[in-house]
Amino acid sequence: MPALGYTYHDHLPADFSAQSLRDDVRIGLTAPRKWLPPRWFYDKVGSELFEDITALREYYPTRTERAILAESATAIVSAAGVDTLIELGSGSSEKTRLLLDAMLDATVDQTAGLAERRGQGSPADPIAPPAVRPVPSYVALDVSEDALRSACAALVSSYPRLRVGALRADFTHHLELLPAPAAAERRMVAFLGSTIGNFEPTERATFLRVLHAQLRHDDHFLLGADLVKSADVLVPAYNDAAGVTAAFNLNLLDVLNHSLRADFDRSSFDHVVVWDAQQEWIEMRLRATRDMVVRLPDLDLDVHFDRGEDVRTEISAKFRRETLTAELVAAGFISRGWWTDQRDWFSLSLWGRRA
Ligand code: AVJ
Repeated sequence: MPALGYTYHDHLPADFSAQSLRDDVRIGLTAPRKWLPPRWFYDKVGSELFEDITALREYYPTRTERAILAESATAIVSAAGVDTLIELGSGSSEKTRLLLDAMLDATVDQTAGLAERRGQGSPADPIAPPAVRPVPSYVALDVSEDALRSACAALVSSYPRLRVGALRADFTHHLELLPAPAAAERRMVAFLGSTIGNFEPTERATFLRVLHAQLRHDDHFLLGADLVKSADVLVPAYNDAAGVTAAFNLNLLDVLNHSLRADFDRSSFDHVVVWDAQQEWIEMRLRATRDMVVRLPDLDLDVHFDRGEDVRTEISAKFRRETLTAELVAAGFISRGWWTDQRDWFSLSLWGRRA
């Protein structure tokens, strides 16, 4: 056991962030309709702002998902039969604890059951040796070393019976790096928080197919997905009265200023939120409030903005049970369970491989 109490593997090159940020910004800001990928929101300030968002009155997804987990983690874990929980985009691993508690409770029960049965067997009539389950394990996968290290250190001290591993990787490119399962090990890959909503439909289909190809017969996929609901609820969740989401969105410009020596003027952009009822997704945008030229010397690029021009910074797709199920079935999955809250605002769904 390493001194840290968890294993750490880094699959990203040292300059991964710098290089892919440069590529993304060049592609997005030279496109006819400007856009930037949401993954770059999460520097230190952005991650803190996101944590603040999750506590906002208007932002219902985090607390709703947590409530579903609090209610149903035991049912989910027993439907899947989990030895190893692998979490994609684990961040703070905070909600994960509800799943880990259920996993560890299940293994305690199993050991207690075996002891009882063993006690009943007479030496002349030996019962079958107990099937030894693998050690309960958790693997966190994230691009942020800071997030991985602080989440894993905290889990190690809370869960002495749990084997903990951190994997620094990008779930849009490195799903094939998931640790290979031991012989009888049953894995559950969790993708929580409706992060799947950040994908466009074609990216989502690719992600699901690649993930499906990584899973073995007994493995499961647990998906947290936000559901379609009234725009009166959706829009304020991304445009809160206190302006925290606006600060989160505008922080993206600071990220570019710090990492690429750009000279964006934050005060010349407005935070804009649109519910696209056709696509059924929320769009966050930054709208230029004047004509301007922004210099990005690290890219050797000048970007022109017209007054009123938008940069799309995030899509957050909302789902319906039937269409989400159709997408997972198309990728090869079979439904193993669907859990929701009383208002049907958020879903946790469990998927297996078709036999
Ligand atoms: C982390 C992608 C699920 O889309 O709701 C929150 C990010 N953006 N407020 C979401 C976010 C603005 C969040 N996800």
